[in-house]
Amino acid sequence: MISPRFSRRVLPLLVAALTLLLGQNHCFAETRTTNLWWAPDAVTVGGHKVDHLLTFVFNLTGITFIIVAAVYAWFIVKYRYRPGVRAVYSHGNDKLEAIWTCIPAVVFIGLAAYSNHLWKELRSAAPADAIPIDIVAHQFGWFIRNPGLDGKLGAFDQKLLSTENTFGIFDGDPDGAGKDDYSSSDLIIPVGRPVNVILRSQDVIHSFYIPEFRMYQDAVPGRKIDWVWFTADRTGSFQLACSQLCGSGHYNMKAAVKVVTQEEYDKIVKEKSKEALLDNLKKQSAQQQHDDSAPAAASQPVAQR
Ligand SMILES: [Cu+2]
Repeated sequence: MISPRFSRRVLPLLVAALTLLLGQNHCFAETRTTNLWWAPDAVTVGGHKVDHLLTFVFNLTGITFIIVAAVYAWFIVKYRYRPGVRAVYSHGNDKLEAIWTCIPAVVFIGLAAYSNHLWKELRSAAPADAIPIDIVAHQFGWFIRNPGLDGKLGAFDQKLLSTENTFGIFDGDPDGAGKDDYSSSDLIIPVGRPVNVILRSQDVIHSFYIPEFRMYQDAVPGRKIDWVWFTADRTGSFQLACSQLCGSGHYNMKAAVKVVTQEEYDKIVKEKSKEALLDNLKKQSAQQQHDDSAPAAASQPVAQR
């Protein structure tokens, strides 16, 4: 028999939770194979190194916890109250104290040194052959600009960012590298190639986060963050999500991340670059026509007068 309190209070909540769960069909990422008590499998070279360090720290602290807890338990039993046995007062042991102070100190300094070394490696300048990808975060989405066949992005400056100039590109594309650049709604990268993400924000602080890449970096308005780079080591579908509470639409600020083979990537770049070049040519000729007709139109009324 269902109580009236259950049907009044709990049932609507259950129905709402179920609706929310069933409504989650918006996910771009592949189903994770690891359980929810652990991070999803890492898919970048740096991600595996982060995982190794994390596993080592967990194992070390886990083993230490078991040893300490076992010693405590043994002491509790050994020094329990027994009738007729007098308690002994101990002043401690200097040698033992020195040992159990020095060992953790050496372990912690070692961990700090190794973590620092790894951090430096992950945050070092991107390799020269890395593919630059320009990502501009905004409320509430990601603008993604990819280099065309030349592998270079058109010149830009974060000071020029505006709602009209989404990527802050210099007027006239001075070095000509931007002619074949194309924008996309998904982040598509090739497997096994370093990718250098250049992060900027149009409005507030957002954060670039791909759990499987073990990559988390804030995008700060007014700054160009160019030290994020990674190499995916397998193909697959993942999800880029904003992990900085940035406003009412934050929950929905995501983009699909696709790691494809080099051949697939080359095909996409070739196709998209061609489209971008054609678009640019069309724009140029339209501008030319406009420029040519403007003086004629301006002189016409004079001639009629
Ligand atoms: Cu955001």
